[in-house]
Amino acid sequence: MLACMPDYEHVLSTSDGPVGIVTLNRPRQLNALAGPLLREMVAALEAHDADPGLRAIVLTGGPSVFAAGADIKEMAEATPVDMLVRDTIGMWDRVKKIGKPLIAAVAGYALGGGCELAMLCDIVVAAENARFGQPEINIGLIPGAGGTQRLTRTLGKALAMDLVLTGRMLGAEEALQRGLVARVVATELIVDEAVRLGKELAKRPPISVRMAKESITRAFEGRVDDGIDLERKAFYLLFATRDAHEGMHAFIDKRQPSYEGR
Ligand code: DAK
Repeated sequence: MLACMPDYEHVLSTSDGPVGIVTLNRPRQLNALAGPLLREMVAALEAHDADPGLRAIVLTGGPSVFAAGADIKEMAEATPVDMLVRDTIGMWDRVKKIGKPLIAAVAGYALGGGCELAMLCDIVVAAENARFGQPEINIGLIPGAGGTQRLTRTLGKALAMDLVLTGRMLGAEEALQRGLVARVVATELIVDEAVRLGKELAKRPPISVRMAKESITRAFEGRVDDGIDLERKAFYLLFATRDAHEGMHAFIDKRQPSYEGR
């Protein structure tokens, strides 16, 4: 039985028994992670985290698309300083602070910031149609929300280089074999299966679950933060290049970019 929560414009917030569910809901833009959507997503996740009746949270985009990355239209005119002063980093950091187990239920594209958001969750359940990738290179950028760090730790250097430098995508089965996702399920069951997993976790002792989550996160993230600092600054710096603006405008104008190395 799904219970409905307060209305947001860009996300749906519901619950099913002890499991909170946050659904990204900007389907025509493939759930591109614009500022207003990110703000609502974080508010909805934090509300579930604070709800004593809930023991796990599912973050999903439904059976068609998880998220095609940050909103390129929002970034196309940005300078490095614009990117630095926007509050997006704070929002990503708030996702990291969610205490309850966070399950990403990923169907369709999880690209750029979408892939990074999935990697920020504790367990990724993928639909058979899921496609993961960091295609920022195609628009003159690099991953800016942990992609170069978490992807490399998860997949190893060879495959991470391949994905980040070419922008190619990984299907669900390869993602499973390489440890990016924990389970692959039928596409139409993606949310049901993630909620079922959430209900399994809800039967476990909550404090043990929290401690285990914290410990595994520490093992994984250890010194990732240093790398993330470097990645973030490189990402911002790229907004000073003509190529980044050319890449983003070419995407918006639906044409091939022409890069000059400036
Ligand atoms: N941003 C804005 N709009 C997007 C979008 C995006 N990322 N992805 C898709 N859309 C929009 C398209 O513009 C199109 O809108 P209309 O033209 O209809 O108005 C609509 O969604 C449908 O997209 P397509 O027509 O392109 O659909 P296709 O099936 O042909 O192609 C695609 C699907 C996913 C292959 C393609 O849309 C695509 O390549 N999308 C861009 C993927 C991408 O490059 N993602 C990375 C973006 S950069 C940070 C936090 C986050 C980030 C960085 C830093 N900090 C906290 C520091 C993240 C950066 C990124 O993610």
